[in-house]
Amino acid sequence: MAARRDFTRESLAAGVRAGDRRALARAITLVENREPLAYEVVRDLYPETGGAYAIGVTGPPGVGKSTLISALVRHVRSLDRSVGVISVDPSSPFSQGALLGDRIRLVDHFLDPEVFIRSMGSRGHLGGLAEATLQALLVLDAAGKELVFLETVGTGQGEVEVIGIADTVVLVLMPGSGDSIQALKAGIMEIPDVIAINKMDHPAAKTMLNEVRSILSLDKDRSWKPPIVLTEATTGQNVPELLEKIEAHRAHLESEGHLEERRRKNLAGEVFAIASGRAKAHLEQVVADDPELRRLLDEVQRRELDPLTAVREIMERVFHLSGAWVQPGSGEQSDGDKTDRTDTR
Ligand SMILES: Nc1nc2c(ncn2[C@@H]2O[C@H](COP(=O)(O)OP(=O)(O)OP(=O)(O)O)[C@@H](O)[C@H]2O)c(=O)[nH]1
Ligand SMILES: [Mg+2]
Repeated sequence: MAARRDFTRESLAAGVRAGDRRALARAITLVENREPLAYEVVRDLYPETGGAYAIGVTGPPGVGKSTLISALVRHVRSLDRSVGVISVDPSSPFSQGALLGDRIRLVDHFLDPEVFIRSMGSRGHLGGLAEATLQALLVLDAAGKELVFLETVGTGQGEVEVIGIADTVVLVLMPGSGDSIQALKAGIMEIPDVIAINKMDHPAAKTMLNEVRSILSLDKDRSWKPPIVLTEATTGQNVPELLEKIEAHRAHLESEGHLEERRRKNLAGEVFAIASGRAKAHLEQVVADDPELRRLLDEVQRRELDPLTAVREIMERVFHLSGAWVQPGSGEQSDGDKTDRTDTR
């Protein structure tokens, strides 16, 4: 790694600002490796960010998210707008494009200098994918990308951290993705801002449309009714309509001052999520390295020490929370910001 031609903090920030591909690629690699230089560069660039509009694209495996993003990118480029794509695959240990051409169907855009595409796996993300995704998004934002798509697989809660930073969330379904329908119905899955039912060439597409419609109709109080678009990503059919719906959601957020509010909540949620992730990693590390703390756990197992007393001792030792020790139940505020996002949608 040391053998690479080195960017300085200044030259890397300047390169990112200029949208230089090599600088972008380097900055995101540094972000993935959690190098101090990445942290410094993002810190320098942060005041200039906020111009990009982030679109989260989520949905079950294989529904056509990548193909759809590829079609959206093609359309967005025909409108002469710049675009970035971050494809996050928590199940994959690979990153840095190792999956490109295989699972990520975005290869046709590689030669376009206004399109920057990056895939991220779980490799090396000690602080979690949420952190790497946020930092990479900020880099693309500072590079002047107008739109940034964030792809992540998911049907329930797990992907929330990754797309929790998106301004608009698009859920992609395909005929037959019944689990997601159930999750939506049961309220396990948050209602997205826009729904794409992809593979509309499939005979069951209309049935799926009706099912989704009936689920959404149960929820009448929203100020934004999530539109449903049937798409065929492989041919690009209805892709312009999908972008229109995304833009309509953006206009809705902007017109009522909700975009700022949503971004405030999203950023607060990211900060808490990343801080929690780090606290957890720290806790695990300290317990692993400290025989005394491990002994506590043994005592719990032998019923010599009750679990909450062990918690209390761990908190005191690891986080030095002795004076500020709070009883369980008084801390429910901590993740409220993260989950309570529905009112801005
Ligand atoms: N018939 C049909 N096939 C499609 C359509 N869109 C995508 N596919 C195919 O579905 C398969 C999966 O597409 P991807 O774009 O890789 O799906 P994905 O959701 O990104 O998949 P993961 O990232 O692996 O979760 C590919 O073989 C696509 O060619 C469509 O509109 N119609
Ligand atoms: Mg994909």
